[in-house]
Amino acid sequence: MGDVRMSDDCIFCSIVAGDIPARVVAETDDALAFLDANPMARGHTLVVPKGHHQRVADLSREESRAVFDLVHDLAPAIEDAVNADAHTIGVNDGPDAGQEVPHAHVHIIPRFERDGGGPIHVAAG
Ligand code: D5M
Repeated sequence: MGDVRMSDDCIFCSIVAGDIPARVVAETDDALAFLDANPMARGHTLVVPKGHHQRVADLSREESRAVFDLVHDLAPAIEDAVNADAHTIGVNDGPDAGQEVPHAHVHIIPRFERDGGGPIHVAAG
């Protein structure tokens, strides 16, 4: 990983830096995946760019590709790991969309046939 833009008061930057613990699922040069601390389903995972950017459109093409490549590779692996039937993949992109942590992140939320398959809102709370 080269020079990475960090924010001192960002919880996800602290996870990327290893300063606070997280259950890391996968890591690449530019992206990190870890379990959501407030999961909506078993295996609920967040994929973040290592650099600090609030919105998806703030990411460089390289960072965007790194995040979505990891989502692409992890989603089926998580589905297998928790024996899910599908997954909801979502981004709360901006506070008015329910984004609570101002460091861009993609939710991968395993879904199960028994949960009814309806839409879910990826904002916590
Ligand atoms: O979702 C932010 C998500 O971030 C929410 O589902 C809880 C999760 N979260 C918050 N703090 C942590 C830590 N420390 N580890 C793991 N997960 C965390 P949003 O889309 O911003 O509403």
